[in-house]
Amino acid sequence: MNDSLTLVVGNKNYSSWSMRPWVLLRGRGIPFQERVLKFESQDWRDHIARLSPSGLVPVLWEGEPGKGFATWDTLAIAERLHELFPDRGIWPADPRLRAQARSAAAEMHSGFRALRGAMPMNIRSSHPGKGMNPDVAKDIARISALWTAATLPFLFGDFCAANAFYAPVATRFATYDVTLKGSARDYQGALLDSSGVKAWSADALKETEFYGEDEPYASAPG
Ligand SMILES: N[C@@H](CCC(=O)N[C@@H](CS)C(=O)NCC(=O)O)C(=O)O
Repeated sequence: MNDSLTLVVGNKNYSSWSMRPWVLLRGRGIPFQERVLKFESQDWRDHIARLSPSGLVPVLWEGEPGKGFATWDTLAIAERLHELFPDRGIWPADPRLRAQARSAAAEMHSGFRALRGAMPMNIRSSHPGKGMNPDVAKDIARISALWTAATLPFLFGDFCAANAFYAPVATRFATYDVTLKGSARDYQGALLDSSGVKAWSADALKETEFYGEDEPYASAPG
C-alpha cells in the first residue's frame, strides 16, 4: 500500500453512509485524510463530479483525490480496505464469523428502510419519541435481536466492519430515545463509546449547517 488514503465524506451530523468507513478506518488504526464536502454547498457543487464517480459520498481515494484510484459505496470500500489491509481486522479472521459479519453489514446496507426514513441520523439533535411507527418498531426488533446474538464487546468480537455499519444506528437510538434491553443496550453503549464513533460525533456536534432533507422534525433556524 503505497498511495495515501483520502476519504471524501459529507456533513458529520447527517451523513450516516460517510460515518461508516470513517469510523472503520479510525477503529482499525489505518491512517487517512478526510475531505469534507458539505451538502448543498458551493464546495459540493464545484467538486462532487471530480471527487465522486457516483455523485454520492463516501468515496475512498488511493493517491490524489480526483486523480488517483477511487472506490465508492460503503460495502465496496470495506472490501477494498480488507484487500489493502488483510491483517487489520476489517472482517473477522474466522471464515464463518466473517460470513456472518458480512451478512450483518449487507443487511444494514440494503435494509431497515423504515428506520432510516423515519429516524434520519442527526447526532447533535434530540427528538425523543419521533419517527416511531409499526414498521420502524419491526426494524428495531430485528436490530435488537442481531445485536443481542452478537459476540460482545463488539459484533463478531472485535471492531470489524459490521460494527461500523451499525454505528449510525446507535446514534439514531440516542437521538430518538429508543431504549434497548440487556446486551443490545450494552452493545449500543460500547459502540457509542468506541474511539472512532466518539471522534466523529465530537466533530458532528461542532457543525451548524441545517440540511432540511434530514430534518423532518425541525424547522430551519430563522
Ligand atoms: N449506497 C451508498 C449510499 C451513499 C449515499 O446515499 N450517500 C448520501 C449521503 S449519506 C449522499 O451522498 N447524498 C447526496 C445526494 O444525494 O446528493 C453507500 O453505501 O455509500
